[in-house]
Amino acid sequence: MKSIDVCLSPDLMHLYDVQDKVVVVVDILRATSCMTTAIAHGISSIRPVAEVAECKSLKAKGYLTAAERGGEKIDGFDFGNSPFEYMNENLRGKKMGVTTTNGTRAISLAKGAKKLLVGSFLNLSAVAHFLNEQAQDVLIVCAGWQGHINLEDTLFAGALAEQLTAKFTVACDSTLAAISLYHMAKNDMMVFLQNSSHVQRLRRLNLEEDIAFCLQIDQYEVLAVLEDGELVKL
Ligand code: 3SL
Repeated sequence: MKSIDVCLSPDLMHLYDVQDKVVVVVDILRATSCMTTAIAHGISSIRPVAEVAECKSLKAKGYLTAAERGGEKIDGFDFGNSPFEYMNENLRGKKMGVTTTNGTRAISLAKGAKKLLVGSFLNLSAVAHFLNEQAQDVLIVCAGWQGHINLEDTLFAGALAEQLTAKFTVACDSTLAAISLYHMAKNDMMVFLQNSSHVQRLRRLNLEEDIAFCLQIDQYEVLAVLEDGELVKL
């Protein structure tokens, strides 16, 4: 039987071998929620890069660029990291380069995977459906915050793992912990997360609407998968 595992922080990636696995990278607040939103609204591709300088260099190659550090947009880039920025008809068909504090770093660390996709609550069922059809083991990689685990990514890991348990065995206790946590939170994730570090950080930046948006389940049916270094709609 296939197995499912959860890596709770990118700093724990050395414990996992990704090359034969389908990896789902998640950064609920807000990188992978933004990427899902952008693909759902017609952006043709997203090149996630870990470093700001690399993202800046994509401008000369015809990419729109988005850059975030510490929750804030970096000056000189076209966009920051709010899902609402990508609900724009003018962006349809455009290609974009993106760098964020944790999300794009997690993607970079998982690039050796057999298949890599990004997940969010916004497309939870689409991701679960896709994984249930795959022949390989699954690893969910939580982006966390600067190496620390966070609650929102762990909740997503639990919600997703729960939808896979009929066809997958649970590989280790991080998956069980994530499922338990999701059960505790699922009736009101906003309340459950109210004291969490990144929710508080985003609230200080007046990004309450972004938080609420990113916690919605199944707004989109799209999947964003990595092909030749770019996330594209499957
Ligand atoms: O860490 C990240 O990759 C970002 O998603 C953080 S923020 O939500 O834009 O602050």
